[in-house]
Amino acid sequence: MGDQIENVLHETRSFPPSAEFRADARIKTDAVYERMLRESLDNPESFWGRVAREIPWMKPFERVLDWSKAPFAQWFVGGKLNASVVCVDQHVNSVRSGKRAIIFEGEPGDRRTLTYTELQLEVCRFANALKARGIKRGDRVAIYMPMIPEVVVAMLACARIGAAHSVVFGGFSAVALRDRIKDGGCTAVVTADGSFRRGAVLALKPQVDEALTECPDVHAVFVVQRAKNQISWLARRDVWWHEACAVAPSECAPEAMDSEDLLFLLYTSGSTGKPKGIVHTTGGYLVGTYLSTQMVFDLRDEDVYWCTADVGWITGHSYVVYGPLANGATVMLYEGAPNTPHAGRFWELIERHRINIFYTAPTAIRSFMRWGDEHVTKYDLSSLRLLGSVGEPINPEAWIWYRKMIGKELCPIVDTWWQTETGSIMITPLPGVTTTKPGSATRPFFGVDAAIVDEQGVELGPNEGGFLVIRKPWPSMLRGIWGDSERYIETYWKKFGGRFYFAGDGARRDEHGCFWIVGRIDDVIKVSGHRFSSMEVESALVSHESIVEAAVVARPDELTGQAICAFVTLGPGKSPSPELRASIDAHVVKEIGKVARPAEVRFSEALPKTRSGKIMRRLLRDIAAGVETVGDTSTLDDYSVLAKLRQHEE
Ligand code: 7RM
Repeated sequence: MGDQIENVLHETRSFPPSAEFRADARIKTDAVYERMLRESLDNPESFWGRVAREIPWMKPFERVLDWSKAPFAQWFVGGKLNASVVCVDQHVNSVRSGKRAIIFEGEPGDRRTLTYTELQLEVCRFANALKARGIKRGDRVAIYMPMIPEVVVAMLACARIGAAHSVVFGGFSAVALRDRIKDGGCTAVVTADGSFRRGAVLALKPQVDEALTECPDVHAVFVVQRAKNQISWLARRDVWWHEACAVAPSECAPEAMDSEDLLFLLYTSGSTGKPKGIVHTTGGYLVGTYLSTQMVFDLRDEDVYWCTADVGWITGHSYVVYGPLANGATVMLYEGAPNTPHAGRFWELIERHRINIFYTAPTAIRSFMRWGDEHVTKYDLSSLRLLGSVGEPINPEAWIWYRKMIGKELCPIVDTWWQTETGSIMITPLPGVTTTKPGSATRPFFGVDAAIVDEQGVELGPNEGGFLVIRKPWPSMLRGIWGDSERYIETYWKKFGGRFYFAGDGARRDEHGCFWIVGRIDDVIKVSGHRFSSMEVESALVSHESIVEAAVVARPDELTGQAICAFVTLGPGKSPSPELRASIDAHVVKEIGKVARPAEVRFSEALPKTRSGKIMRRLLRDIAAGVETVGDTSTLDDYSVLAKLRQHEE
């Protein structure tokens, strides 16, 4: 992290939008941009009211914002709508009816497209299949699926009947899936037999079976036949997707949902162990993702758009599904790994499908750099006109490579800062008007009142590092944490006495008003764009029979951004060995999933603690990063522990 801050501080290059890009952009003059920005901040209700009227409502809203129950916002009060109508029906009833909604390519190379009309048919059929199994408005449905068209259909079908979805990333373990199903009170699961990933079959249904041994409330499991792997079957509970859809009627009237009705839960890690079910509601979320997709990606009707995120993460929800479909876009969906069967797979897809807009993560960009330019130059990438980045700070070296190798110095890059909690992009360039700088997400989006403040909440001056906060509500903001309002207030609003939303990131703003995000200030770790808390990995570790105590910290990693470094103390009579290391890895994989497997496990007799027994992760971070500890060690209980930990490095 230290290096990152250094790099970013010394970055001085800047790239104004090209005349060519500006000429056709949605927002092409500073005057228009400034006018819209001013209105969005000074008069948010008129700004957002006008935007909101661009999407179809079943009953118009009466009031744009009710902030009287802060920090619980209500947007578009009294309005009724259905997300599947916004994302599908409105386009079927327009010139877009025959337009491609989804272009799909599986890892083995199989291809499918769905027009908006076809998507509507699939959504209605599956919505009726859900209903036939007793799933109804107000229920929650867990979705544990690969990146195939059915995952989009499943999400929209839930929305159509007024059931909320809770998508769980397909890379999570049975244990992680079980915890999320239980916390959300899900009564049905949608999954697939398996998926094609890295040239092999990744089984999904067995994880569901294992998870459900402890989820008695789940009475229906819908299974897409994808990989044709052998699976077990519980006849009273399990149903094949294709069989259920074959007998389902092809029309399904959409439920009229209140603007503030739950659209979905998405679990994310905070600084304590238990994942938080982030609550997003219907109207505000759709309006936020609709406008940001259109403006940030400068989306046009003829574009083919590709966001590589998995739907298991917020980026997949907002910028694979809801935002692009609300705009009637053509969305690329790819099932597999970026290097299967070869390291040029993404570029091959861009060439074949003439992709115009490409949105991915810094960790992926660093992998592409490592794999070698020859895999890129083989393909014709001339269809690209805009590139995006999301998930973590992008190091200037990767930014410049992205610009040169992928964008051929012609495409603007939008580095977009936002969170699961914010629902949509918050700090970002607008490609027709913003001068970009490698490593900076630049300026707040319309209606976003972002600031950098000190510990007391006082706004800091240019280039002073502090806490990133948002001072006004915005439409797609989270409405709370599922089942735990106290924790919502505690986590996001307490720090600054209820005045500001506290994002948990550290940042500074330069003399031109550009934001430079330096990363999390709490114990959240991001590995390859996947968010974990130290605590959740620690609790997985201590549940291993040989481990009595564990501390997990992040250390900088060139490829994955951050890597998990675990310090563990073993129980009596246990000693470190390659077998033990392997069994610890396997245990973490079982408890959380492969993405959380520690890059490094260090065995130590004791951990550095304060006199009150708190593990001093700050010191462990320095040790993990191999740097000298400069911070205060006066609260350390036993100094010899530090010396011993350092010795173990050799
Ligand atoms: C969209 C997403 C959120 C955290 C956030 C930051 C980090 C995301 C950027 C970034 C620097 C960026 N949601 N982050 N985007 N840091 N520049 N452009 O990633 O909930 O999974 O993570 O990710 O720390 O707080 S998330």
